Amino acid sequence: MLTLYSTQASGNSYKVRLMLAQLGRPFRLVEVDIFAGENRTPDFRARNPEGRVPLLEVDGRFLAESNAILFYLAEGTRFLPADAFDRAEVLRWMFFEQHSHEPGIAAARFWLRQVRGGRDLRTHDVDRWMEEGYAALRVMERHLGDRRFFVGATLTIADMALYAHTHVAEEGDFSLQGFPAVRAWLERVAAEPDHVDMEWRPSVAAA
Ligand SMILES: N[C@@H](CCC(=O)N[C@@H](CS)C(=O)NCC(=O)O)C(=O)O
Repeated sequence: MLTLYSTQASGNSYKVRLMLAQLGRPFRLVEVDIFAGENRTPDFRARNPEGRVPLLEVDGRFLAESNAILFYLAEGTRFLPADAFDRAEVLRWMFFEQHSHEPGIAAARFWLRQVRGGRDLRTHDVDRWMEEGYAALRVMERHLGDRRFFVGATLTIADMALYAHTHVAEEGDFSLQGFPAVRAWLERVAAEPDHVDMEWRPSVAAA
């Protein structure tokens, strides 16, 4: 059985929980309290030297990086197109998510909402997060203007990767008011069969 090391409030961890729920694949969930440093222990670093969640354990091997995990899980499923160009488009949006979207939108939520005193600690970063985050939202808005999903006509892992932090962007002080296409897409993703929210956990308990 797959084991997912995950933090419930982490958007990157949520991507993987969402994908596993969409697939209907059973998995064991191990909650890692990053606020208590459980991801920085020697034991955890032996599994992932970077000391971050999410981390997927597959038959004794460990895979880090949320979008790499999505890609691994998506192989051979409807969430990764067979056409080479479309597959590359999926990767393109997942690279965009990591390079241009997550650093502003997720960092703002993490420091402004989740870390006690984070707003004072990182006050000099807020303008940059806002500038980068809104730039990413504008790119998404333009792309989604005449599309239902990021690649092709159905949900792929590119949507899941981008949904995870976008649907909670307002927790990082972003307003989605000026982004109607993004809001309509968020509703479409949430209306998909087998969609789960960030609070969801599988019924299999961690040992
Ligand atoms: N690029 C990585 C980023 C992973 C990441 O930053 N994880 C955060 C939680 S969302 C974490 O483990 N933070 C704790 C730390 O860095 O100490 C991914 O997409 O998986």
